[in-house]
Parts: sequence; C-alpha cells; structure tokens
Amino acid sequence: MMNYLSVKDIDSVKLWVSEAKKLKADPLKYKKLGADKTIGLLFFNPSLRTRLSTQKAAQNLGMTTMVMNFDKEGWALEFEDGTIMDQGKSEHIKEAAQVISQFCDIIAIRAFASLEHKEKDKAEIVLNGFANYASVPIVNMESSVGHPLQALADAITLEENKAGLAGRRPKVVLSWAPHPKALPHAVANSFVEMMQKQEADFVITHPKGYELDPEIVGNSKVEYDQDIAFKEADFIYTKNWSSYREYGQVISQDHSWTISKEKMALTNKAKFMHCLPVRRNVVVTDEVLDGENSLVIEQANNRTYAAQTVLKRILDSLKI
Ligand code: SN0
Repeated sequence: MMNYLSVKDIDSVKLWVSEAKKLKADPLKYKKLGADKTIGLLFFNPSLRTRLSTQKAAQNLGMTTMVMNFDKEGWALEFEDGTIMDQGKSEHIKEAAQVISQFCDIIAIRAFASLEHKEKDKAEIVLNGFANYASVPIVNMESSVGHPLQALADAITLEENKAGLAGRRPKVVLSWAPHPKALPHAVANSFVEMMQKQEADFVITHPKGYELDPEIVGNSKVEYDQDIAFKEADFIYTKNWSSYREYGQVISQDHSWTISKEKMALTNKAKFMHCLPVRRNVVVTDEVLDGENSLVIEQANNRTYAAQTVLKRILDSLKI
C-alpha cells in the first residue's frame, strides 16, 4: 500500500514534477479515476492552502472529500499504548484509525510538532499512529518532521522557473528569517530533503543556534553569513523555524536577517519563495513579497498539482 509520509517516498523528483506539470496543463484528464472514492482530511492544526488545494486536487480526480477539524470537533486522542485512560483523552488511535478507514479510501493528516517533546515529535506519534492502525493509505499534510506536499510544490515551482539559467545548475538558498513565534521545522526539513534529491548548488543559512536536525542536514552546505550565502543565488527560499538544539525556543529575532530589497540585491536577481502564511515586514519586506521576482502565489497554486500527483499515484496503486 502506498503512503505519502515524507519526501523519501518520492522515487524520482524529476518524474513526479513532470507528472505534476502534465496534470497542471490538463487538470480534469483523470476526472473518472477517483469516482466513488473518498478522502478524509483530518486537521489537528489550522490550514488554508493545504486544506483547499488537497480538496481541489481530490475533486479534479473525481473524489469525494470529508474534512474534519479533529482538534476542535473530534475526541481527544490517546496515542500511547497501555495507558489507563482516566484523564482527558477520550478515544485511542487504535479504534479511531480503524473506524475512519471504513469511511475513507485515503486519510490525510495535519499534525504539527508540539515543539515541547523532541523525541515524541521525532517519532511522529500522530502520523505514525494513523499509519500503523489505519487500513488505507495515509498522506502527510504537515507532520512534526515534514511537509512533503509543500516540498513537491516547491520542486514544481523551481522547475518552472529555471528557464533563464540556460541549463546550468541553479544556486538555491534556504534562508532562516526572524519571526515572533516558535515555528516548526517541518517545511525547512522537507525542502532540504527535496533539494538533496536534485541537481543544485544548495546552501542553508541561519544564525548560530538555529541548526536543523543534523540527521536531515547531512552533507548539505551550511553558511552562517547570510550575505555570503546570497551571492550568485538564483532562488531564495525563506522560512522561519525555532531552535532544534534548544528545542522549540526562539533564541533570536535578529531583524538583520529579514529578506529585504538590499539582501536580494546581493543575489543573481533571485526569485523569492515562501510557503505562506508569511509575516510581512518581519520575515520579508513588502517590496520583495510584492515584487516581480516573488513566486509565492504560483507556489501556492502548485500545491494543487503536487497533491494531485500524489493522490493520482495512490489511486493508481489501489487499482492493482
Ligand atoms: C506553519 C509552519 O510549519 O511554520 C505552517 C506553514 C505551512 N506556519 C505557522 O504556523 C505560521 C503561524 C504564524 O502565526 O505566523
């Protein structure tokens, strides 16, 4: 059974991106593929793009969608085995996942990192709880560790905007930027993993103390000087994340890291990318976000075709 839990489930970024581009050119081509199939979208956190683009993708494939805000409307779920459930949790993941599997042919889940318990977050207790006890395919709509639907949309957006580079390897920079809140590592993690599967000169830049999980960063290049990292860059992908070492802490809000016109002037007329939602004039200035090199709206549009690529592959796998 095919799940889409992380970027590791993509066997070839090149192939999946080319499939996505075909779906984008003709979104209703497989309108009959998902007839009589239901996808359940379960949200433990807020969502705009993920919710609407995944529903849109399912509709383009002829599927029926069920959406549930589990954090507000569901029973509080227990994920640990053997607990005496005499506290706040009403239902165990074992029953919940099996029951939902009877109503849905695919289950998609959003469950952010707690940013409190590093080891539990790393173990993906919510996503893996569903993967372990559901009897249908599971799609990750942002978990503790990753946001692979976002990363696939990012890969599509990069591919579509490489035309001006005359075939040379793009220089892609993932830059941390300040933010008032403690944010998860998921988007950055999946972007790193997706870049590691591609031909590119890839650099991660952030202040000291904001190192991502070393097991994910691997051999990817890290440059602590943002100005040096930006030199000759073709794409600036910006995201805030909280400290991983001092887990979930905001250890600096250094505003000299905000993406500004002056910072972008250091690059090779780079395109600006961000997964959204974005805090204007904290993460990035109005000028850059509204400027002609900003790809954020098209990046969000590509979420539909990323989700459609994944759902089509899962539907195809169900037929076998
Ligand atoms: C989430 C994150 O993982 O960073 C979702 C991104 C797709 N972003 C936020 O929670 C932003 C919240 C805020 O208040 O700016």
